[in-house]
Amino acid sequence: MSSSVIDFIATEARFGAQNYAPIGVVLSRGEGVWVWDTEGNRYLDCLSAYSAVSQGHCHPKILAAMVEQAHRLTLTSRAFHNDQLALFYEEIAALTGSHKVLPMNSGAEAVESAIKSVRKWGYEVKGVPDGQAEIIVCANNFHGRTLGIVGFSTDPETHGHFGPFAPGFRIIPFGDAAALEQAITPNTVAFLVEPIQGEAGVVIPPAGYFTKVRELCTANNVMLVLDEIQTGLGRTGKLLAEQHEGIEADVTLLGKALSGGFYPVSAVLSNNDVLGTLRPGQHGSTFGGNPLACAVARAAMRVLVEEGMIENAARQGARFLDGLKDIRANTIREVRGRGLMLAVELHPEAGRARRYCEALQGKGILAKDTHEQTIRIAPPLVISSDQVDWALERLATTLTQDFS
Ligand code: IF1
Repeated sequence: MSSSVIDFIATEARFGAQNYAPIGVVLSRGEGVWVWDTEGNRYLDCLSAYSAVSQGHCHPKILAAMVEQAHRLTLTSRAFHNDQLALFYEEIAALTGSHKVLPMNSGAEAVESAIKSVRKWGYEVKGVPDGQAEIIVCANNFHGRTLGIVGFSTDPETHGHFGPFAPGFRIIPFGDAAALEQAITPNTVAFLVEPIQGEAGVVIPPAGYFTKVRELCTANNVMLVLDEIQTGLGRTGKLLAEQHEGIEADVTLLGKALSGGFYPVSAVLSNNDVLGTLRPGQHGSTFGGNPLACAVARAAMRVLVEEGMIENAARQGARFLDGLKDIRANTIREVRGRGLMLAVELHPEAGRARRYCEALQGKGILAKDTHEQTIRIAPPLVISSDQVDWALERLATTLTQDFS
């Protein structure tokens, strides 16, 4: 394949909205942990499309399920039943131990759907006066890009000049259970939070935080809504990140890896009557729960379990983290991670993380910077020990360079 026919980057710049600043590589093929650019150069994918391609690129079993289903039936709308939705419900409920499922498409839609559902639950079950429902969220959250969601973002890049926004959200610091206790009022319907903050730079809360959060939510009849869109489905070395503290959310949000990167599939899962408050006509989506999405998601969940990807994420994540900790480079301020959700935070004097990501590209590794100083590392969960070591060697040589 050649890029001589069309200059992909220049053409994107000419016609596209400039809402991204991608690293200068044009990808045309992927397999497992590897992707190839149009020149035929190979890279180890250490972003996995923000954890959506956890099962590895173009997983053959997910591909087969998608192609098979695409030949039969792709979309019916929810005006009619289809023969995949029930099976998807059954399998995702069995996998996660949830009772009810609401299928959507993007992660942001799952978050919006959860917000609508917990508000409705607040009015109809908890007895909050109409229009008074409050939802508590955390500073430095990332839950998506819709107006409802960016309205409670604390990042000026994310919400700047997009207002006015919907009221009803209260922002507290992440990892601070006392702040949650103080913020809860009789009108609080939910606490919406990421188990580990992704965009904020892989921020892991103090041990015991979620145990206390669970207690506070239960004591105050507040729904604990965990956004596991990025942390869920094995990324942190457990099926759900909540399992690291042995707690259960009332509402769990999944997306990204729910399709293994083939298709946008998300879901709201609930362990109680939150989703039960939705009646016919009150919420929906043309594509949500379509047979193609369901068939893809069923295969994506099946390979995750059958091929031991969750256990592998725990094992290789520990190896990767240990290896990162062993790198002696004065550019590194801190390394952190859980499972294969890892980050290297650089010292401010080391220069911008973006430069290191560009240098890594030259060594055959694709990673993404966040917030100037942090390199995020999140390879597909199928990565092997040899591949982890291969990545660590290149990270070590790159991190000992100085780009300040
Ligand atoms: C972009 C970050 C990752 C998410 C959580 C919901 C959503 C996301 C916890 C929305 C999406 C993405 C979107 C992507 C960048 C990315 C991201 F850097 F912004 F933080 F993954 F780390 N909840 N995260 O992380 O899901 O609607 O996108 O399907 O380019 O905006 P979506």
